[in-house]
Amino acid sequence: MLTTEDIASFQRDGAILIQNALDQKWLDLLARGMDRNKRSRGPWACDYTKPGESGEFWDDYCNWQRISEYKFVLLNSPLASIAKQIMQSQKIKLFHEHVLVKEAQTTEETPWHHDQPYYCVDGNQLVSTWVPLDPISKESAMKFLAGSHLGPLYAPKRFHDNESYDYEGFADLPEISETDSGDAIRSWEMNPGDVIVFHMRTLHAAGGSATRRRAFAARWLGDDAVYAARPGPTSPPFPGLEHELSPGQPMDHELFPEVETSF
Ligand SMILES: O=C(O)CCC(=O)C(=O)O
Repeated sequence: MLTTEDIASFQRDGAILIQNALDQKWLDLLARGMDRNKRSRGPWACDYTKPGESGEFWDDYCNWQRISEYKFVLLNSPLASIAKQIMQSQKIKLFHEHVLVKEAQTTEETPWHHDQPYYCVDGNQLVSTWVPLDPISKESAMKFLAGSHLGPLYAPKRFHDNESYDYEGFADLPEISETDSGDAIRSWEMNPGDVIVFHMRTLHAAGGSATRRRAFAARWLGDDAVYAARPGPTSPPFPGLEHELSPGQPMDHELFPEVETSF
């Protein structure tokens, strides 16, 4: 159960750390799923590290229907309940899962961005849970700009070259100086079992990683989530969904199952 302070911190900052939220059995399942995912990438997998560079940064998403370990964790672990409580939602749906792996000696950083403009979804009750399977140092930690979930939506950026998508009507994200942002940057060293919950509008970034850094992010939809049309391709793409849902309609679709929680 989360406290009222947790919920207030999340509402103020758009990101919070919850320590010791998952026990080892969930982490073991995710590790097994990720091993399988690494050997059998889905259609949307990406490699960001150029040949000849050190380390390896890769990601993949929308594999939960074929990777049973992911599905079991998403439908049965405390993650959905944590997300539902933070959003103060009556119901919760899974949007998708996303794995982001930086192998040892990866120098690629995750650029500053926020997730909602990549997605075909609008609303306020929209969060991600980010779960590392390895210890997270200061250098490889996620960084969040506190309060940015209350600001405007910016054009998404491509991770491999940091260029903005061509999204008419969306401003480019201004340069974010971590030094100038001072104590508005929230960042935590983490142990496996700790979870970060962040709003889909909260601006975030991450460093490279000297040691292996496997992360499992799950994206969750609360009561007010509705389908959104974007002025260009979304990520994930969900091909054909635009013929099944109209802008402003609830995300009622078999791709986004409702998840039962005990509280
Ligand atoms: O794991 C990372 O480096 C970035 C994660 C991220 O951007 C996300 O989960 O939205």
